[in-house]
Parts: sequence; structure tokens; C-alpha cells
Amino acid sequence: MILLDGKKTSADLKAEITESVKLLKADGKKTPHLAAILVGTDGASMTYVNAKVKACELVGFKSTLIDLPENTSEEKLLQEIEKLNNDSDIDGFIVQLPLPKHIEEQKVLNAVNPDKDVDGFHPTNVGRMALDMPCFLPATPFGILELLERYNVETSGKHVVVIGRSHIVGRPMSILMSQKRKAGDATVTVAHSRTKNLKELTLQADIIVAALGIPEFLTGDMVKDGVTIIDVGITRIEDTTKKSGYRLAGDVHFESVSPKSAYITPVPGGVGPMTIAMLMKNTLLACERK
Ligand code: BQF
Repeated sequence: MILLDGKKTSADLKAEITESVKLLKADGKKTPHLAAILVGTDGASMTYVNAKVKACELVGFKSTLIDLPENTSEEKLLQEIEKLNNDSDIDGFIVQLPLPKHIEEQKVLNAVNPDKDVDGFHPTNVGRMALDMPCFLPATPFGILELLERYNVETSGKHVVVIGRSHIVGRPMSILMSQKRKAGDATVTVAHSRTKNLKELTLQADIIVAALGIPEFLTGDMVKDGVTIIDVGITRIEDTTKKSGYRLAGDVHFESVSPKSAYITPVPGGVGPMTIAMLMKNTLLACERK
């Protein structure tokens, strides 16, 4: 069993990005600048945004955090997005998800200038991705591809079962791995909450991407020997023995699945840190493309 170490790989990536930033600056080019809009005070969302700001500092980017109260109107949020669209110093920005229920997510994502859409959630970038055109890839799928690539995990001709069809992970992952590309060329099955014979499918899978959001859902009896496991889940489970008051659980029951795995991502320290690193990568690309 080989751990796909997202913590180490993301550190490598961030070191590479740091070098690129130094070269940009030495060339008299502008410093990459990422902005993030956070609406409300959800604990997990605040952690994620802080991780992004910290990563910016580490690689030498400028960052701007726009903190809005929970009761911010959709109209006000759209105005903030318009300001960032028109601010020439901002290379890329994100709107931290999930948004409060009174705000229509797709309407907000549609308002982001696709050239600054470093999360890759705008329909223009989703369409361009599906057509193999240059675009911003969504950070989590991008990070998974990068991890598979750097560990030389063979994907060509393999059967990938993606569990989950979210717009952020499952759907793009299934599209990307079916494409003729590095970490692609796979035969992909998309399973979801209405799939009837899931275990039958996962037992046939060479690679499983678990992105359904149910802690420790995938168990050892559901996988074949030599499988590669990508665990995208990160659910907070109450744990009074931890100083944070919680532990993170993946969608994979690591204890029973890892002995059967050729490669497996841990939680924490697997896909999560890669997501942050690829957001930095997209911001660098956005800056260089300008
Ligand atoms: C780790 C996210 C669900 C909904 C919205 C490192 C992150 C997570 C875990 C992180 C995520 C998940 C992010 C670890 C960003 C990944 O060490 O295992 C980093 O910060 N993530 C997000 O911005 O929004 C989400 C999950």
C-alpha cells in the first residue's frame, strides 16, 4: 500500500509556485493577487478561507479577504463580485461555498468573470473543460489529477468508479478522467445515491473516487485487491478528545480498505491540501495569462 501523500505533494507544488512568483517579480511583472469572498461565519468555511489566505502568503501572492455578514443580500454579493471583476490588480477570486440559503449559488457563480474564475465554476469554464479547451480546472479534480500523475498511477484503460455527481467534484472528475489526457483515458462509471448495484460496480473498479459525503461509507468488502482509492470526503465528527472538538473523517473506511489498496489517499492530508495548492496554481496561471 502506497499513501498518496497530499500534504507532501502540495508542499512540493507550493515550492514550485513560490519559485515561479520569484521569477515573475524579477521580471518586473505584477505579484499574483487572489481575493476570496466569505459570506457568514460557518466554522468549516472560515477554516478553508484561512487556509487559502495562508497559502497565498507562503507562495508570495497578495491576498484580499472580503468578509460579509450572514444576512448579506444576493444583490450586495453580486455588487462585490462586480468590483472584483473590474479591479485590475485582482488576477483571480473565489466565492467560498456553501453560501447562505437565501442566495442562489448558480446566479452568483455566473457573475464571476470567467478569466478570473480560478475555482473553475463558471459555465464558460465548465464548458471549456468538457471540450478539452484551455480553462481553469476546478481545484479538487485538478489536485486529484496532479496526485495521480506525480505518483505515476496508471489510469489509461482502467475502470474508474466515481461515487458522487456534484458539480464541484464528481461530475468534473468523471469528465476529466474519461478524456485523452494525463491521468485520463479511463473508462468511467458515475455512481450516486440512486445507484442500485453499487457494490457490484466498486468491486470491478481499478480506481475509486469517493466523493459522496458519507463518512467511512466505502468499506473493505466493497473493493478488489490492488485498487487505487481517492477519498474526497471530509466530514467533521465530534471528538471531545481533540482540542478542536472534532476529527475529520473521509468517505472511506481506511482501516478495512487500505490493506487491499495499491494506492490510497489519507484523510486528512490527502486530497484536501491538493485543493489548496491547485487554487494557487490557477491564480498563478490567471496572472500569467493577463
Ligand atoms: C486536509 C471544502 C466541502 C465543502 C466546501 C486540507 C482542506 C481540507 C482538508 C481545505 C473544502 C475541502 C475546501 C485538508 C478546501 C478542502 O489536510 O485533509 C485542506 O481547505 N479544503 C473548501 O474551500 O470548501 C469546501 C469541502
